[in-house]
Amino acid sequence: MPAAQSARASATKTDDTLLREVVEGLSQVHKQLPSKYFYDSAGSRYFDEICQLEEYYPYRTELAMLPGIADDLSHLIRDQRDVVEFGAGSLVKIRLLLQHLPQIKRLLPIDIAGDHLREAAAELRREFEHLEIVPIVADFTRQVELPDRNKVKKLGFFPGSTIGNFTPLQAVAFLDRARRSLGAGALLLIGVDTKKAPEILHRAYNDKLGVTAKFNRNILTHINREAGGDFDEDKFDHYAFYNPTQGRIEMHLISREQQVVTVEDYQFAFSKGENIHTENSHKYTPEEFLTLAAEAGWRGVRKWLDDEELFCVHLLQA
Ligand code: AVJ
Repeated sequence: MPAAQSARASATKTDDTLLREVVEGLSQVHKQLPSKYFYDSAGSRYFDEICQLEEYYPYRTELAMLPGIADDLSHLIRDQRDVVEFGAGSLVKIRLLLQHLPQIKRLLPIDIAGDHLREAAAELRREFEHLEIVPIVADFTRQVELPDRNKVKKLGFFPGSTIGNFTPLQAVAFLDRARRSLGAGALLLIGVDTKKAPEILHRAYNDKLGVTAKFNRNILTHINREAGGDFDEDKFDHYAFYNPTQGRIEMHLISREQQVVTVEDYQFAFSKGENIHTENSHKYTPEEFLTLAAEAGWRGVRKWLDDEELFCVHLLQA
């Protein structure tokens, strides 16, 4: 198997983690894949495309709220701060904060898609010449060491309701970890998608143009490249639905036929109609979220809701 051999020879530590997690997920009785592996460069671009869709209300709703929030923050935050963005992506939202908050001298954007992050950081540097930008290529589902912890106070920024990818239990663990790594006196500005009519939710994850379907399937191509797999994207259908009992959108890939897929030296059998669970996107009422945050040692300072109550941004204090 020459292709797999060379993939292994050039495998970095991160690639080993990916292979291990992929094999572990596909070995479960109910097959699953970690949603962080949506985000290679292509996946990050697909996500940007999703954000431009009429159906995908979370992005534009939060984006429209941010200038007002930034203005309020400029009165609430007086001291110098580093901003730490979790899952920074294309660094679009942070611009709206930076424009209103001159007390931010340094930005520490964290993202798992390294090339995409470095390009976005280079572009941001041209716009904010006096801002120090230190891109951190890391998986924030694990502990991330930040520079000058407890020395320079931190404002964490976790927009887009990415917190929803975690189960409530994982979300508490993440919030607890984030509180520790942000250090003494930390603040966290976090965007959380609210519970709402299931038709609105359903449309947001089943867009007419099929961009979400492409985004979902791309996880297979990413795995093929990084872990020596032979998935055929065309043999899997996108399936997304709202599960009201769990309060979450679930995304799955459904095998169109009986097939065997190879990932490095491992083989995985799929029956026709068998699913891979690729993503959860949990929705919380503002009260539910504050209860969760409290379990992780954060208290709510302020919250902002849009008029239609489609999206909520919380400011938390450690
Ligand atoms: C980036 C995790 C917030 O859950 O809405 C968009 C990802 N998945 N469409 C979300 C996503 C399908 C998005 N998050």
